[in-house]
Amino acid sequence: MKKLIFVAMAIFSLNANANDNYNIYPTHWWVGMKNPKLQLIIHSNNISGYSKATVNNAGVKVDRVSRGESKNYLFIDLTIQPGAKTGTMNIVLSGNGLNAQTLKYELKQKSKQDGVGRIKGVTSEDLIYLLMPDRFANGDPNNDYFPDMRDGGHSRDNPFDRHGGDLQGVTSHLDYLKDLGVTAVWMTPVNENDMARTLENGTMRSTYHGYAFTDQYNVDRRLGGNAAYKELVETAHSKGIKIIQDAVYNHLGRDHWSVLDLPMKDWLNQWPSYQNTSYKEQPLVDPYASAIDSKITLDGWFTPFLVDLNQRNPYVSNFLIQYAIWSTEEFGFDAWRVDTYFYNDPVFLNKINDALVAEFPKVTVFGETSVTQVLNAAYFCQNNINAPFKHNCQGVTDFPVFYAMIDALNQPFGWNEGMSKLYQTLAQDVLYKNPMRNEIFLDNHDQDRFFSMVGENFKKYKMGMAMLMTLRGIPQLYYGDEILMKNTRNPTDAEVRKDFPGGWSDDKKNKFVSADRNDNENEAFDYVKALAGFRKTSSAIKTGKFMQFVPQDGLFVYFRYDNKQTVMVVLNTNDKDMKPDWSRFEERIKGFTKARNVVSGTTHSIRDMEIDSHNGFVFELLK
Ligand SMILES: [Ca+2]
Ligand SMILES: [Ca+2]
Repeated sequence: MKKLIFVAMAIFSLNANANDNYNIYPTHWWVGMKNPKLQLIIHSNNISGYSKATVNNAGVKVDRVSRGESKNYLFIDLTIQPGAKTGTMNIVLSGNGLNAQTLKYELKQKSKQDGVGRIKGVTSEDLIYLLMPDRFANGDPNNDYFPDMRDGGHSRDNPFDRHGGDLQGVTSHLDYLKDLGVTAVWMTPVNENDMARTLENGTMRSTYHGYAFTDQYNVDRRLGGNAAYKELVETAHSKGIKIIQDAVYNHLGRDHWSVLDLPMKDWLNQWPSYQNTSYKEQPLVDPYASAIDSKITLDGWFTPFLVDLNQRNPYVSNFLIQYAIWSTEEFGFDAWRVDTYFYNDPVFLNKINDALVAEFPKVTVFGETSVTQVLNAAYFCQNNINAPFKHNCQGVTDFPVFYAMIDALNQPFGWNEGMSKLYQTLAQDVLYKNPMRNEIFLDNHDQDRFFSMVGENFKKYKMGMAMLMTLRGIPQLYYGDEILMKNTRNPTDAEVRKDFPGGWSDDKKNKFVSADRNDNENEAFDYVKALAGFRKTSSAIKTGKFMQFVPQDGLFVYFRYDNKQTVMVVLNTNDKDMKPDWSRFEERIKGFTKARNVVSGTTHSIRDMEIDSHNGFVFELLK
């Protein structure tokens, strides 16, 4: 009899109190975080009537229960004390005469490896490899397509469709990346993009690139989900490779749960009629800017289907900050790249960066700042500019140096052109607090491929790679650069996001292996690998100083040095072989007699060297 009563009560309690039809964000949290505060978003039909919450965990205090404008959201502010119990706790909602409801919420113990075996930051000692998971390698053909997701299919024949690449594909090729000398992988976003296709420039497109989030707490199932991401991060770390997560704070995909059911009207930046951002950063830097121009840059939408978040709303700000903290702790990756950096509210940006660094002291952050001028790039990170607002981001994606490197290779030498442009650009580093934290690159997923930009000229390719691997900052390769993948964004950027040959089992060639690469591809791969290998051992390049000499007649000579090592980079863009007047560089070559070519291994007498036309060399100086 007793047993029967117990069973009956259990059923009663389930029926009366439990509600399985809810989502809580963040999906779980941790005990032991430096910031004990947590704001939960409860998303469930007609949940907003509750005014009170209690928890069955003595270490957890409910500070506040609040609601937005939608009936379907409730916000609960908690303080989680260091001694709080881990495990699943009950949150019981009550008040306003409503039947009490019980929600389940899990607290885990924060990792003790943060900053030791994981979350270590990416620095100028690293070499980054940027890839697009959908286009790199298909490690699991079973996850290519899910009929219950909004995007109705996949086809490798359509440049705007998903192609089936995934995180398992990246994990399976970590040894390839390690062999190339890569120490950090940045992937375009892995978060769920359960978006219906959108019409862009006349074609229906999927968001295979990942920049249209529909859920911050799920890695896209087509990439393998959270489990595959965890496995990738852990496997990468075990091989000495770091992972950089691509963050999007500025916007959401229009099929995001919080857009389909807005918690409150000002969750988004709303306009009387559709307003696109101008994509111009100048109104944010310009002391003479009008308020409306700044507002259009910041609050205008990136596209009609990428809706702009109002980060001045504290609930939005908390939501984004907690997603950043949650992702870092949950997956243990090492650094953040922040998409569309300057389009975000600047006060919010400083707040989220501070929150990340406070929780994870070694984490590093660089912001995507697609601008042409050094001043405007420096403005959006820690700088020496005397402006009223100070950004706190550690570094930027260094577009001015990117444009300068391409011009240095392609333009005829002039007072302001060719190598002079690169020299002049670097001479403005005085604006940055620490330019070594900038990410430098020759191309990325939004640019023409580097080999095409230099007209498929192999000598220019090699000079570019020599610059990339030796200039100040954190170098970044774009997948396929090492095997001379080419193309321009004509007609669209899908052309520069082609599948890596060999990433799919039915590919005719597997260019992950040298036997399937042609001679030029192998030469490129070996050249990049040799430079990366040298860089890895070179204190002068990784952490040393930089000195550049005024370019003359198309010849640019610069040095990386510290008290252990001196590296000299010589770039000759002149149509003639040149015998430089080496005495001009005496300041740095004093005490050295020989120069070892770090790629070929040949050693030369410094002061007798001639530099071939349209060639660049990296030398380690020897006594
Ligand atoms: Ca797949
Ligand atoms: Ca914005």
